[in-house]
Amino acid sequence: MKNILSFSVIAAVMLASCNGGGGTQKEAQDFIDKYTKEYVKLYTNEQEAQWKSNTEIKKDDSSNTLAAQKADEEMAAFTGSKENIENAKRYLEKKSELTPIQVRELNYILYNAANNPQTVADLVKQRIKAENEQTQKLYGFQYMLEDKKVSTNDLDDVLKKETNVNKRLAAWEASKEVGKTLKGGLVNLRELRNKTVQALGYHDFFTYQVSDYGMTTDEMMQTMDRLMKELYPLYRELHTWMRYEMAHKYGTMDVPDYLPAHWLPNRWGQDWSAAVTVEGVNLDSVLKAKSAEWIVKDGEDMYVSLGFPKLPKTFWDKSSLYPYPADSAVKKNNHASAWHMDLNHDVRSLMSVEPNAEWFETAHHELGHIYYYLTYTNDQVPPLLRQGANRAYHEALGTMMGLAAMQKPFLAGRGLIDGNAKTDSIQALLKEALNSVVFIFFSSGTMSNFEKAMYVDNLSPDQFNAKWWELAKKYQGIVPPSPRGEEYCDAATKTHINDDPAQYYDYALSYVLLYQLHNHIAKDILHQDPRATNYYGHKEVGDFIRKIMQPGASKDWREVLKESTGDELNAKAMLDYFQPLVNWLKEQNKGRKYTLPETL
Ligand code: X8Z
Ligand code: ZN
Repeated sequence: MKNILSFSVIAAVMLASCNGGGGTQKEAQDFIDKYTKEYVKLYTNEQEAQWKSNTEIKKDDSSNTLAAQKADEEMAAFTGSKENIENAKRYLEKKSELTPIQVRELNYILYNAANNPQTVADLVKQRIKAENEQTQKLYGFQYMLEDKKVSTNDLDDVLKKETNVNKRLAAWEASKEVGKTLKGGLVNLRELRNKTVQALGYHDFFTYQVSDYGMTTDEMMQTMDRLMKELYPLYRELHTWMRYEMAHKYGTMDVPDYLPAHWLPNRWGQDWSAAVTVEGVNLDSVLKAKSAEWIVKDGEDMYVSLGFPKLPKTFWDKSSLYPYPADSAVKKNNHASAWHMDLNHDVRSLMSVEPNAEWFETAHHELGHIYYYLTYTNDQVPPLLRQGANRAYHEALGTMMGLAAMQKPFLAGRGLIDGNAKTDSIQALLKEALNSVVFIFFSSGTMSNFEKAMYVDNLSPDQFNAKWWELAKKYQGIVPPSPRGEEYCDAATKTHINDDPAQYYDYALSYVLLYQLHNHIAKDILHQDPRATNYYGHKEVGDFIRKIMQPGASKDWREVLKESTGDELNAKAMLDYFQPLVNWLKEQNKGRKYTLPETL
């Protein structure tokens, strides 16, 4: 709070002196300062309440949910108030007299208001209630496998390692049970989310979320199509390879035309990388000997080696980094997240880290958010603009660090593997493609198209599951193990569908972007092969990343993109990266039946 006040004072003095006391600027600044002060207070209060309701979920006790609801309502009443909307609009009418930062802040105030307009206060209240109840249902759910209480980590483990297909099927089915309990809530939320933003003139909630990029829904969907088009020939090879290899692995002569969902090492088929083990770079076996604590500390160590500060003590004291027992009566959000509690230095992460490669990558991802928070928390960036250049940037930097931390020279340099051991670089590349390339078809394809159908096209509730599997087949080449009726809601088992709605294209963009950034770091900063880098200790890499992080949302993202990559957003860097794999896959797939169409 102290630093916010001092910022306003400095800003006010600066503005008055630079603009000969420009009346509009001063008035606008007074409004922004007043807004900011209240906003930060309510935001902090809301985050605290949400933190509690995501880390202490009890079946028969809704007190944390109710407290979160109340904090959300207070925030909504403020951000959506008629007065704030009118003021922001009034000042924006005199845009040319304002500073660019002020324009950004006022736009943010309006964007925020559109989700909570006072004119439909009752709808907003209903939505907040429905959202909090959905969270409690989703994360309070007790997963069961063969009559035993299990966690999502347990189910993921089975899907990653088990070779008995029946056992895989049981785990996959167990992981989808939660969807049934979420369907009613999701249908209700779709309607409430759409109606609230419609009050301020948006067509629907998806369109509202997309507008954060300054894009229309059509533009975003075209971008998704374009990325998939660029990567499709490679995906088709991977899909063909995977069908044959998995059939072999599970001991069946029948190679199915489409991949049965329970054959894949991830609940949604979004990441197939666990299907491949690379001799000499077997991170899972290295990590087995480490503790969960080590994973997070090691992530911090990588950032520190690049010149970032050590994490504040409060991060370690207040985060919730490790899983609760599978049968614990108190549950927590089982998905990873990073929190900027007060838009200042209280940063926390909520994870359920176990010592394996997936959590290793995720820990780096979350620390990317944390370091982004800490870096744009500076005097140049007012609290309202302490956000990513755009949401995809926020997702990209940590994932990039996670992927870099899995490359052989990095691991060898850290003494985690034997740098002299022979490794098959094609296998390593294959494993990465099964993560990154495969992910694009889930994120751009299935997820984004499902949410678009739901919010923009008002998909009928009796079509939710049919649509989900239609898209999974079309984009991912995946089918369910057996027909899944509308009593299931398999889309809702993906946490984002419930609590991070209409934003999954963020991740698709982030993956494409991070290959562009990584390519630049490898070639132009480190002068290393992008497929075999070692970021460790390179302060100049830290400087490059920090330069992206520091301005937060005070700079236009397209400008940041141009500055950081010198290019438009495209999949070229990703394609180049995996180029050596293409011929190898074609060779492997010779004589095999391709079942995906030649073009998407
Ligand atoms: O949800 C996440 C992060 C949230 S901060 C862990 N990710 C997506 C997912 O898990 O589906 C990271 C990449 C994809
Ligand atoms: Zn993230």
